Amino acid sequence: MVKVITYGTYDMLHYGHIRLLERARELGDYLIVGVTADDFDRARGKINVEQPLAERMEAVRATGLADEIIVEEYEGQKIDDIRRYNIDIFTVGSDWQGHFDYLNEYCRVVYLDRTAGISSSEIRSKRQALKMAFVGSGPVLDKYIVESSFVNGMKEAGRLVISRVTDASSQDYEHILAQSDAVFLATHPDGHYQEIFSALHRGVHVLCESPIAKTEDEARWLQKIAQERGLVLMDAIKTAHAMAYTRLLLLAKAGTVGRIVSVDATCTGMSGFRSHCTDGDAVQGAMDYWAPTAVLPIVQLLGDSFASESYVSFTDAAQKGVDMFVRGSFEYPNAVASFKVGRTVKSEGELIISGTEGYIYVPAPWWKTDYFEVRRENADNNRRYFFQLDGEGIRNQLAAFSRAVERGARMPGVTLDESIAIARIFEHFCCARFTKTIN
Ligand code: C2G
Repeated sequence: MVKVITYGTYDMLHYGHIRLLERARELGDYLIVGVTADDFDRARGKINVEQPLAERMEAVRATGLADEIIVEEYEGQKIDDIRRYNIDIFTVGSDWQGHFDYLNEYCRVVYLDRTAGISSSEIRSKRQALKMAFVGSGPVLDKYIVESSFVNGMKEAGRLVISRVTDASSQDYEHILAQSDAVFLATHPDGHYQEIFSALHRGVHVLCESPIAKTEDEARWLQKIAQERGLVLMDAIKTAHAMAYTRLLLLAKAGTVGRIVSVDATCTGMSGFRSHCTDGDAVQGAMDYWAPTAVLPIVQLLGDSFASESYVSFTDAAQKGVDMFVRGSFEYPNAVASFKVGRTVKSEGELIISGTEGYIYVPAPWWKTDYFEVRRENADNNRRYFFQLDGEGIRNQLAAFSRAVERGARMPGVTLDESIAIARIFEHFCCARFTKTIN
């Protein structure tokens, strides 16, 4: 009996896939199809896959062409499979020509002609062409524009480089909204409320650098308008979409380090601050620039029902009193949390989640990491985790936004409650009752 194996994602199964499977089957007597696991696809940079593994496997099964279906989970698995299943022929489409020649050592390798004129990417792009405008300033705007080119179906509808929409630029802003389905805002947080309000009013979906507003009421109001109009309004925090971060969150929630007692996050950076200082309105202090990221693990792990909160803010008189370093502390009924953010003060940018059975340590810069450790009293029980980080999480953020628009549903990332909690923290930070200011 000649055993044949082939692999693929088989997203939105189409004619090209079916033809490949038919010919693969004809090469032998028994066909095994390896369908890629969601994580494996993400790790190899396929971020636009629409269907989850179970659906993709079911689609392959329904063709009736596979005698056996397996899951492809890790790099190098093909060699393992070929040995384990006694495979005679490995086959794949000619788009992989030459790529799998190394398997000749284990079995015969056959490249079958790829079917021209059809692909999953094309089907996805056609379905969800999303005209996206980019408004804002600084390196973050450029990074989002670059990363958007990796997201199927996202097309740039225009860009407006301004630090904030003012009376002088409002016509340009309205003009760009008129030709877009969605807008990404990397403007100064003080202008977000007005800018988002205008966009929603025009029926435009919004992805906005967090915070979406600086008071709880404003954030609630914007979310309400978005919901009523069936529009997506998302906080953009790239870290929320970085694989290592999402995984450590799940591990922590699943009790890997026992009951969580403390979450402590530090984010600092020197870049961008001085260069913006000629334009007073454009200056973003430590809070504006970093707090949404720094408080993210706190509100995502411990929630927003803290019994008390306090902040200490060091301001820079030479920069119109902008905060250059802030420490925030939260007390929960059973836990505590703290964050430190700095714009012209440097510290170790680590994240530590302390629990009753160990702690999770994410080294600097934790907000764009591909690595973390679970550490225990007995170091033999420590575990290290590595995950692929594509585009600092921005690529996944844009793909999640695009899917949310298409499906009319909120996607993983920052929830409504977390978005509102972030706005409330900003509101309280501005209030003398919670904040001590040191000049
Ligand atoms: N295919 C084809 N013609 C098309 C599209 C795809 O013949 N128009 C083939 C591919 O060459 C592949 C199979 O269909 O052999 C599955 O394609 P994908 O789902 O795109 O999977 P792919 O990313 O090519 O994964 O380990 C994974 C494999 O290496 C292949």
